[in-house]
Amino acid sequence: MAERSGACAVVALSVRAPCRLAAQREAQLPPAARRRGAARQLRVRADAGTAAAGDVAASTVLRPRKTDISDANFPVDSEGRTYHLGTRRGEVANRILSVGSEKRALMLAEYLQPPAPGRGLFMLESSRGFLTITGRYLDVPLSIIVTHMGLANADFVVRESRAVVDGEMAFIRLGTCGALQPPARLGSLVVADPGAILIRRNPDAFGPEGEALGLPPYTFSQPIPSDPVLSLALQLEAARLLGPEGVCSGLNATADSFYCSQGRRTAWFDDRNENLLADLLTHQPSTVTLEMETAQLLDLARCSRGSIRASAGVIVLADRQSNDFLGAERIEQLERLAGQACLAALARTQLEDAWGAHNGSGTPVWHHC
Ligand code: R1P
Repeated sequence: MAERSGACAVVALSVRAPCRLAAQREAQLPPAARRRGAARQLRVRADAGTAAAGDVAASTVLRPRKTDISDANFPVDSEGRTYHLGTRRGEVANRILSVGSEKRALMLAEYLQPPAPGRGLFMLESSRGFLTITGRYLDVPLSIIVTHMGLANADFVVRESRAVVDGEMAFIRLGTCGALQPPARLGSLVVADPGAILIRRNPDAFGPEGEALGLPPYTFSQPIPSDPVLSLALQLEAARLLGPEGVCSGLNATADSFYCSQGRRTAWFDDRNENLLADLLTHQPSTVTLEMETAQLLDLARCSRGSIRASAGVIVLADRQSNDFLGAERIEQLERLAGQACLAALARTQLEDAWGAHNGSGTPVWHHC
């Protein structure tokens, strides 16, 4: 049942699962419970707009309608909502878990406690498809944000969340990746410690002038550091949940394309990337993983005037040497365990935020519209 509250469409959904499963946080769910959880989450999508209101533990998905925008430099609407994420002050926590897909976000939201007893989780989906879920983990306010894929989306999530949160922030990205070499191996979680480099396709190299000058078709940045405290916290929590053999650390490479800039080859395009992976390992021999967002997150954190700590953990789905790919069931198991490790690392990281110790006695960082 949909109702109106201000400029938000409020859609009540039957999602008791997040609240009931919150009691099992930090525990690996048995396979049957995981399957039930997945089915329930799929129903959440299917039932959107039709489920009955009044469910004590119901969560809501707010879908704010865009109102007039002011400030072309940093657009916000008349409610103070950002242009792409659609959130405003009070709806996003200082600790953010950034994930690539809605499925991953809803799965990990099962481990969050609601903001207050009897309430659902705060959920808001923007017109651009960014889903923000705010609740508590280990009693600490925390948001999970669906970042989708690529540098530009990571930029939206970090900048627009930063704009509506006071105090210091911590971001962890939980993503998936390809492995280039040990210690990264199929099924391991690799923490981006010491950080990430950025691989960019260079369009100038593909024009006649660039060809005449012999410009390189791809460029590699220097390493961008992750936050050492957050990275260590993530490694410790991951070792606890995945076992020490299930987690390692190393330099990540973030590419501006899934295809050409990661050395994937197709006949349709002149990508000149035959030597890309070899060149990458010549440039940075310790690179172990390839994905598409981490360097952007770390670059923004480095440039945040000390206001953002950031790190990332990526699950190895693909082995770029052997061409092997991880099975779907194992991927979900790892997402759940690594996700809980990320949530715990965020919750246990001390921040200089505006709400003190988040022990439940302070002002909540969100309010339902
Ligand atoms: C490509 O398939 C996507 O998967 C990886 C890449 O970084 C890219 O976003 O991460 P996620 O699983 O977090 O999306």
